[in-house]
Order: sequence, then C-alpha cells, then structure tokens
Amino acid sequence: MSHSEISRHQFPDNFTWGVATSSFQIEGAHDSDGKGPSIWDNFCDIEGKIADSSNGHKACEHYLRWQEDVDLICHLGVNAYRFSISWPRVQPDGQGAWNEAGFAFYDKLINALAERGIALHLTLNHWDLPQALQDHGGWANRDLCGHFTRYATEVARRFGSRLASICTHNEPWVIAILGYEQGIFAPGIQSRSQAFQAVHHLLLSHGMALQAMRGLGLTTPMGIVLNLSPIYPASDDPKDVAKAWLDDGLILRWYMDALFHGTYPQDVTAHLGQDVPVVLPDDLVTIAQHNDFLGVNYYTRNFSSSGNPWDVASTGNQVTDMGWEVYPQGLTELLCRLHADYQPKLLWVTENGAAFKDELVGGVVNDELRLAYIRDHIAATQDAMAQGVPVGAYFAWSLMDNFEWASGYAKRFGLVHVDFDTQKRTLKNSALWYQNFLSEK
Ligand code: IFM
Repeated sequence: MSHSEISRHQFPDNFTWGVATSSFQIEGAHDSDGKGPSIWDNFCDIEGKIADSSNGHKACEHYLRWQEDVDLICHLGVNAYRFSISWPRVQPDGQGAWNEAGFAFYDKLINALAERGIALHLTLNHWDLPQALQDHGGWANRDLCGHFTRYATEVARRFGSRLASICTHNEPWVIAILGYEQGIFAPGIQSRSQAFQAVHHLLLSHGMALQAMRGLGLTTPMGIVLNLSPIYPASDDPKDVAKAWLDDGLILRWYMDALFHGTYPQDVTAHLGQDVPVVLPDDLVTIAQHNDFLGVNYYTRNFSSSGNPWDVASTGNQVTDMGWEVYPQGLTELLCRLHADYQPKLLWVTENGAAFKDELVGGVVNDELRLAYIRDHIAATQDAMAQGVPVGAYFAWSLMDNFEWASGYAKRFGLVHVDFDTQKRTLKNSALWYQNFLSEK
C-alpha cells in the first residue's frame, strides 16, 4: 500500500485517535496555587543543562489557557487526549497533604473534555517528580514505591471512573538512564548503579500501583508506556552484532521481560556486574501484573556500534531536527516483535511525532515533513495491524509545541504552532491533515 493512500477506514471504528502532552511541558504556572517544585524546576535552574537556558515557568500557559486548548483538541476531531498530572501540583511534597487547588485544575479539565466526548488517558508520572522526594534520593530510594502508590491511588479514587485509561510511568528508561546514569535530564545524577536501582523501583512501583488502584474496584484500563525501538548493528562485524543485542537488552528486554515474563534478562544482569539492582523476593512477581495495555512511544530506530564509525546520514533517510532518522517501517517491525515475543493484550502507539524547523508565514506553517512523518507512521501502524497485531490507539506527539526538556523550546514537535511570546496557537498543515484524515466520510 502506498502510504499516501492511508485512510481512516482501514482502521476499526472504535480505534482511538489522539494527541498527547505532558504536564511540565505545557502547563507553566510552576508555583501557582500551592504547587511544589518538581525536579525539572530545579534542574532548569542549573546553568548549562537546558540548551536555551529556558524553564517551565510559563511553557504553553496551559494552566491558564486550558479552555482554549480544550477547544483546540476538539477542533482537531480526535476522540482521545493523553495528558499527565503534575504530582507536585497535587501533592507538593510527594507525601502528606494533598493540594486541593491542584486537583481542582485537573477536575475541571477532565470534565470539560469528557463533556465533549473526548476519552481521557491519564499518565501519573511523566517525569516531574516532587523535588522533596528527590531530596530523599528520588527513584533510587525504595520508599518512593510506597509514596507513588499512595499518589496513584488518590488520583484513581478521584478521577478513575472518568478516565479511559491510567498509565503509571512514561518512559522509565528515560527517567532512569538519562536522569540517573547520563545526568543529561533531571535529576542530573551520573551513577549506573543508582540508575538501575531507579529502574527497578519504577517498575516495582508500577506493579504496586496497579494492585492498589485495582483494589479500589476500578475497571479503568491500566498499563505503562515505554520508549522502544528496533536496534540494528551498525555493521556485520560480530562485535557490532553483539553490541546491538546487548543494547536491545538494556533498552527493551530489561523492561519487557520484567513486565511480561517476571524476569530480568540474564545477559544484561551479567553485563551490569556490581551495578545490578537490589531485587527483593517477590519484586518481580509484583512487577509482572497484568497490563490492560502497553503504550509504545516510537520515534526512530537505533543503531549500535562497538566502536566502528556510524553516521545517521548513511541511512539515506530524512533526519528530523532532533537528528533522528525517519524510519516508519521500524514501528511496524517493533509492534510485530512485541506481539510475537510478549503478547501484550493490547498495544497503543502512545507517542509518535517529529521535530522540524517550522516557519510561520502569513498564518500558515507548511510543515510537509511532519505531515508525511505522521501519515507514514499511521500507515506503518496499519501495516502491523494487517499482520495481526492488536493495536488500538495512535496518539500524535504533540498537540502543540512545548518545552522539549534539555532542548528547551527550540525543538518543535507540535501539530499546533505556539508563539511563545504571545501564546498564540496556529494549526500547522500537519494538524489540518490529521483533522481531514479523521473526518473522512
Ligand atoms: O517530548 C518528549 C516526551 O516528553 C516523551 N517522549 C519523547 C518526546 C520527544 O522527545
């Protein structure tokens, strides 16, 4: 099938079509109405950590402009919205008192979207951990599992029956590896042992939270979202082939084996040596709870090299403003592999999109590269479904340009352009294409 011929009618009528955002990236209002600081508020204050020295103080001012953004979401014609709760907005210290003003914000947002028929997919942890918990060691401290479970249960108790799904963590690999091993994301630690302890606690808290939330009697679908991609060796050199398999273990099998098979992969455990995390008896049983869905965030494929030089330009494919190769086939391949190796009950593409340099000219952003990216990845999703993979959702990342973490505001992933001086929102051509695709009769 030519990707330019993709039609909504090739998907089931009950397919979920959405756009996604996260709290820190869009909300702003970093200290309003009793919100506590998150690790990203503090990280942005460290010189040299954010490319444009920006922060999330204002972001897209979604906390103030949420009604306009609800209109925008509805205008696109999607039937679902994926968003996250800022934990320090609803519990400033990450334990103890709840902040009712914070909960009130999400309450009105959820009601406004639900009234207009938009299914709400809530993420509990899209990285903005309360700084007060980081002061006690963050995710490297096992106590976080209990704090997270109590937070998850309170959110589920208040909102669960109005939600289409609850996701515990978004991209635990990024939280732990970029945040605790490489130190390029908050909290900026550089320790492999802390990183793998953090990974283990993220996965354990996922299992504990699922048990506790289900204990409320909720039937809301619950799961987790991972950033995954196929990994290719940079050459036929057996050393590159071995490196690619190890990297697959570090990025994919460590998470998938634990969540779906209740084990950590032996080769990765051996590789970690003394940095292997402390795992108590029954932890892996707790981690391997039934997931109603597995969310997959896919942007590109990866190449692994044991030292042989490799350059993304050698693929001959389009590269995004993040330097990521555009490779839609990788999404098909990934979804098929996850289905074959792990059989999740349901797979959702919970993030997919691209940063490109946009130009707003006369009220128009002609972002044809992003449009093609979204279109071709929707087609790649369909290709996986045609091969029998149970995919139920596609969420474009992102609803609008926002704070792209260590890259600041320079990298634009939005379907909607945001002028960060005036906060004016303008639908890019990719948004108009998506709207048109979704409205096909
Ligand atoms: O912006 C991020 C998002 O927060 C998590 N997934 C990847 C996106 C693009 O980098």
